[in-house]
Amino acid sequence: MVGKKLIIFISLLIFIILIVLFNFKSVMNAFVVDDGDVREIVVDAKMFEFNPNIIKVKEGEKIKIKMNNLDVEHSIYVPELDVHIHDEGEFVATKKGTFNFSCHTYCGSGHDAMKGVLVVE
Ligand SMILES: [Cu+2]
Repeated sequence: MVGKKLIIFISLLIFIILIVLFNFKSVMNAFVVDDGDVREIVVDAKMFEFNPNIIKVKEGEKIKIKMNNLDVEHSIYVPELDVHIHDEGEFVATKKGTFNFSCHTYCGSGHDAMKGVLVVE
């Protein structure tokens, strides 16, 4: 019964490939929720840091950022891409590069130090 063994082998192979792909994706995108063609990224904000503070996206990708303000109100401002996000916002990463972002809502003494980096690959 070579046919039966082959089917079992192929089924196992597909199963293993799916497990590897699924785990790999959840590790790579720990803070990312895929929502069709919009990639959703959740950013926690608190005095005086963003988490993650390094956000990597791909050029041309449509990005939705959802902010979780854990204490007072914060926002994200990426001057070079003209992106300003309060609570939630979408943008398309139009050019490759490394762009600094900062909090654009005064949140206290460490406000000026509340920064992050958006990497568009
Ligand atoms: Cu601030």
